[in-house]
Amino acid sequence: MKKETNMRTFVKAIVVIGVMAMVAAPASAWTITVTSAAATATGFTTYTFEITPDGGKTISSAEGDFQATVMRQVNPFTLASVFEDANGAMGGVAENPDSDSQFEFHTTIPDTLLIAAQSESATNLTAAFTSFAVKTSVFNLAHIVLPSDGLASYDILMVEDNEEIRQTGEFGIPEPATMLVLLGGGLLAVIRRR
Ligand SMILES: [Ca+2]
Repeated sequence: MKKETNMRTFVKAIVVIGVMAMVAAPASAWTITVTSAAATATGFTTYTFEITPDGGKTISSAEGDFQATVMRQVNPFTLASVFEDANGAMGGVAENPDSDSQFEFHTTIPDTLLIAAQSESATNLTAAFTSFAVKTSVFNLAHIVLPSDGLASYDILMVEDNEEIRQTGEFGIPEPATMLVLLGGGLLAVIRRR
């Protein structure tokens, strides 16, 4: 059993490195940093998408589309939770906002967002919005909650200095069996040595 646990930790470490490499952006554009932490909900991991504007530039509009096989949503008293508006009600159903997939913006506080599109389900979180105070420094766009072995994709578009810049990629932890296929012989060699 111990060997299995070590293997899983090892695979996770590799995947985290892989995710960080995948989100590396062109030098002249905003960048994404994805961090992960155990969610309050047992068995789930929260992935937070942090956006850093390119030096001296401003971000004035955002679109994000996140797709997963399984994505956790909390809708207290059937309230929508694409944005942060329902967070105050989550305690009433013994939930924590960190266990709901959502954009880290409130639709009216401090700015009234102009929302072009929004949707959420057990497999996606999507929104396109603007009319927030322009961002000139690092901010959190969204956090996505997946089963701890879940894998998902993102498609994010920011309007930075009036230029639309899109970045896409994958995040999460594939099942070890999937990782063996992805990593191929290198990992197999490591397993044999153990
Ligand atoms: Ca939600």
